[in-house]
Amino acid sequence: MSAQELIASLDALGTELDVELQPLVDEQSIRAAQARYLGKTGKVSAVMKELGRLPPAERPLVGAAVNRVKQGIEDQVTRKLAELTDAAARLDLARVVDVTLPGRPVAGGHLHLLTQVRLEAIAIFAELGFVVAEGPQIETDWHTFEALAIPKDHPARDMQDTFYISSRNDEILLRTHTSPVQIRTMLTTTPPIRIIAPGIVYRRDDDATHSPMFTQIEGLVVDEGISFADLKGVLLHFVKRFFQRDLAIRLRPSYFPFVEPGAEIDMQCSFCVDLPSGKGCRLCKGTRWIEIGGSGMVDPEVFGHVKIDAEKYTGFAFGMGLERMAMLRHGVTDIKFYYEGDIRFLEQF
Ligand code: FA5
Repeated sequence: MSAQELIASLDALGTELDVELQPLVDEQSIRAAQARYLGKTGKVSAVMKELGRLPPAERPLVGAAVNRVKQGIEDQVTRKLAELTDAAARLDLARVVDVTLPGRPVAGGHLHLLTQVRLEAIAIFAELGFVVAEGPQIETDWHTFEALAIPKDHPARDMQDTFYISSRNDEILLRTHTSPVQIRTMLTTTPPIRIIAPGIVYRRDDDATHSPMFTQIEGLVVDEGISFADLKGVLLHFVKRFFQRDLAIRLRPSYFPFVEPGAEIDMQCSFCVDLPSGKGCRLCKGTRWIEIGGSGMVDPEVFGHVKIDAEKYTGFAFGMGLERMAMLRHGVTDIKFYYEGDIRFLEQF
């Protein structure tokens, strides 16, 4: 072949490659095409082998053509690859800005069941004119026991097994009930008093219906002419509203040193009240009644500790376990579920 013929066949390679590249849509096949032209055994190398047969004077001319065609092929491949990337980017862009797609739903949280129940209880008492009062969870022995007529050697202390904080003397402790809020309120407020005090309390207690940390809701009313009938009326109203049905309550005589007379508050078991058998259920242990708290008329000795005139004023108080009430209302079978943080339990409410 003459130099002219070699240059013509080199130039034809560019056009040939163009045709080959056109239908290709992936990088791998484009690179394969590139190798068929520029590789060691490729079409350009085949032309270069002819170079040796030319007279030395003509070789530089054909050499320059080889370089030009090689560069041209490189450029064609680069352009084709760029086209491919552009097309992919355009597709991607179209997907990203598709404003018609629905948004991804965000999982919403909600208040813990015990918080929901506490707020509901507060709202019911607020309708009756009660205001919320608070006290510290780390309390003194005096506010928790002494002022409530439970001196150190009193057997009633065994009913509330206490976590003490100071080991030197037993003066500072985790409150075992919300009743010290009664004392703090009566020390700072003159009657009429009408408070509820929801809060966390602690006891050495642990089984399916007892937790070492639980919530009580305390109530206290002090005024002239307050009677046991007022206590019963308030509790009955609360139970009916809280359980949203006509359940009866029963005030069963009981002993708390700071009230006289004192009573346990029992309510009809909301689980088996509709069963015709009359036998009760596992929850109420067949009795059809469930204890939800303690109550009574404020003992005049307590009024003495907080300097309220027991001749002029009378009052009633109650303290109920919120976990128990939420168990009854929502069918929770173990008190631990409230505190384990298991999302499968929490998301049901
Ligand atoms: C008291 O704590 C008295 N302070 C209540 C009171 C207030 C009486 C005012 C009179 C006047 P008691 O120890 O029975 O009482 O507890 C009240 C309620 O708290 C119980 O009925 C029960 O529902 C709940 N409770 C008691 N211990 C636990 C516990 N470990 N875990 C969950 N709930 C509990």
